Amino acid sequence: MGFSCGLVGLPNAGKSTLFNALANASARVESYPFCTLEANVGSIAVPDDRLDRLAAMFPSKKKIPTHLDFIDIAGLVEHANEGEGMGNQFLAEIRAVDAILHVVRCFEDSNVAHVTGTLDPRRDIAIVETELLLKDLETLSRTGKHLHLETKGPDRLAPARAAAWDALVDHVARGLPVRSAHIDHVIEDRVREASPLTAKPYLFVANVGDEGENGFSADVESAARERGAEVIAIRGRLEAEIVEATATMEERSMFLAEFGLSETSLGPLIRAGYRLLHLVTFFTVEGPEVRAWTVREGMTAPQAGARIHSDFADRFVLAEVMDLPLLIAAGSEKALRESGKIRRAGRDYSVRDGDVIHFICS
Ligand SMILES: Nc1nc2c(ncn2[C@@H]2O[C@H](COP(=O)(O)OP(=O)(O)O)[C@@H](O)[C@H]2O)c(=O)[nH]1
Ligand SMILES: [Mg+2]
Repeated sequence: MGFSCGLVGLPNAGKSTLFNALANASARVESYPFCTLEANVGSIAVPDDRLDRLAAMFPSKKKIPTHLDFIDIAGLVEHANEGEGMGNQFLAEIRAVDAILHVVRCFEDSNVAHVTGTLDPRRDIAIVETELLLKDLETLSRTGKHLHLETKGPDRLAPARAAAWDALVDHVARGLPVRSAHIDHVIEDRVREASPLTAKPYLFVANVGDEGENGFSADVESAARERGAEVIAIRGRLEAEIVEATATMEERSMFLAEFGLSETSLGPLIRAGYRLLHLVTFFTVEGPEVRAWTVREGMTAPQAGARIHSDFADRFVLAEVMDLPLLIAAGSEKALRESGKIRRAGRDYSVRDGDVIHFICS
């Protein structure tokens, strides 16, 4: 699995349309193929010229790009947290993703039913957010019960943990997302294990009609501003139809030009996703592979290592970190090593975009 982005939103927001547009856009003409892993899971290789340059230094090794996985998560309706609709399955899927793309319907079409009868992006956003918050409240409260039981045992940190947890539960009970809470370091690990939905990085995708941005997408923009979040506007159906109807890049460019567009949403979505979700790419050269990986900005070297192999986090000893331009300038890893420019980084090192890393594990 690559870095996974879950498409979340109310029914008929355009999630599957966007998923299909992404799938077809690359399946048909891009050199990096999209592969459908399951009916609702697709994986897109991320083009990266830094990986190409690194791979050129190791001609005998196989080049493996990093992937973004898109998951079309159906079933979020009001009261999903209580198991309404496909509520519980939906929530299990969303818990597993690394980031959320919140798709909001911003197109009018009397042929496409709206779950609540009227088009109102702000209300739709609030419904989705409420479902996620209620689910977090439920799971966090359950863990809270365990933490209170632990205060009766010998662990001297248990009371501090329970108190910090109560503060977090209060925060969510006030309708605020986990991402805006102060997380006391005594509960950091437990919060990570709980994987709260409202702690995940996210951005809004305003699914606008064929005419482009409109008053509804402006509502999404203002809602996003209030939350310190970002928005990408996408003409979902138009994009899906264009990629469906065209077999070559040239044909597609002509179609897009008619609508004043220069490219499909695939490229911008991936680029914007990287930027807005604060993702970084690092590279490894191990065994027969030159490979790119995606992690969140600020991840430490052991956390990044866990992307490669889950037990790297525990077995981590140190990371040898190379700067890609320096490595290319040196001509070989050996030359870089001899010039003393390979850094030795410990557990606290935050991985930077473009690092080439050797993980040394026990
Ligand atoms: N008019 C119009 N219809 C759209 C647009 N995007 C999606 N739809 C239609 O809305 C319906 C629901 O879309 P779908 O992607 O299945 O929504 P989902 O329930 O979120 O997966 C489908 O009939 C789409 O063709 C759009 O930009 N304009
Ligand atoms: Mg759907």
